[in-house]
Amino acid sequence: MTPKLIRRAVDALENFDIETPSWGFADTGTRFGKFFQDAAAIDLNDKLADAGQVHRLTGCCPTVAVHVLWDFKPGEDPKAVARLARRHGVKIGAINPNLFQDQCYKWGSFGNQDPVVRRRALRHCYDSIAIGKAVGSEYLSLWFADGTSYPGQEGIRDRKRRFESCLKSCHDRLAPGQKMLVEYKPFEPAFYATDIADWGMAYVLSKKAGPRAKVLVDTGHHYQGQNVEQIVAFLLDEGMLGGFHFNDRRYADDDLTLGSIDPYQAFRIFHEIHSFTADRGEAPEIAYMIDQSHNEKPKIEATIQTVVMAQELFAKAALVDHERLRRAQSKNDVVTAELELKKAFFTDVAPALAAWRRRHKLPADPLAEHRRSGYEPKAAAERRARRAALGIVSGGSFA
Ligand code: RM4
Ligand code: MN
Ligand code: MN
Repeated sequence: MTPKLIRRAVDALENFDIETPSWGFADTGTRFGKFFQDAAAIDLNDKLADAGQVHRLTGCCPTVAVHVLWDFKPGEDPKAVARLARRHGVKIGAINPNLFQDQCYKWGSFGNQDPVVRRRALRHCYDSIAIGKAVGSEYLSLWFADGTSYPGQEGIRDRKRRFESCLKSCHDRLAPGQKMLVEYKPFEPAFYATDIADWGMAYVLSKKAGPRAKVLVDTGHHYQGQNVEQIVAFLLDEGMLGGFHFNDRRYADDDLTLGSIDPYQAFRIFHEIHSFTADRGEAPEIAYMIDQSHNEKPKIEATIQTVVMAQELFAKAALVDHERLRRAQSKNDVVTAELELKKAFFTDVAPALAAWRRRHKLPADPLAEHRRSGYEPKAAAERRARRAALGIVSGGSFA
């Protein structure tokens, strides 16, 4: 890398914070079972401590997303949670309401025919907004399991209209400065018609909800072969890209670590963001968040691996020479244009990452430093003993 390229990559990394998910540190599983790890977080304090460890080593994960039902005990003081986070060196990030686990949600939440259930779902969102306000969180992040599993089961348009109305009510309740993210997913648990199945539906519903509602792109929530970077470019151009849930997938919603299957796809997504930024002269406001389920890998190691991979791909994408790319595009020189992307992708950005870490007085190799620190075995011993004392035989979330 030339000094100029190193500078460009380092500058890009200055504006790239990544939010870790509290549920990524807890025991999660598949619907066939959970295999417990001694070092997995038991409670919110453990999750925040683990997130603090990731932030200390990587320097770019200052906030932690929380799932209200999994992380907040009824009656818990959100201000105390914010203080707890601060003690661990992090802040509470996106607030994720849980509208899919209670028995009343069998037929959905915002899409439910029963106004009593819709009101209950809305109340939970209002409570989540209040929690967000108390902890100083900017984002209310919404994902719905709503939909139908059989043709004819319910009116598709009826459900759409219920969603429009509830999302609007939710938007109207946002506290000053808060934003609302609307996530989509093609299927599961609804297998016939998921109410917010793709980015187009999320776009329309966000637009109708109000100006502070934007689309959240979970990289794993797309059909095989779908062009995710095109969706990202489209949403950017419309000012409707609100944030990401990073992960990778082989089949569907696998929640594998980012870049483990297709690092070039994440690179292409980042390229669209850098190209948009270059054209506009200013970086768009995007919430970069991780949404992964670490069933086999140690949780903290998987999170550090993800963050380092994201930084590496973001830095690589920052190396694309937009002027040269434009020139090749204007001549319809397809080969040169494509090679411009490939050249950046195959550049070893280790010198840039090293320079950025030196600048921020961070360990040169966050994963190696984590392994050296002994954090994991210590947490495992302490948490194993605490589980035994508490009589906990299972736990965690369903993510
Ligand atoms: C969904 C989606 C949401 C997550 C839930 C648990 O598939 O990705 O973001 O909160 O899982
Ligand atoms: Mn997600
Ligand atoms: Mn998912």
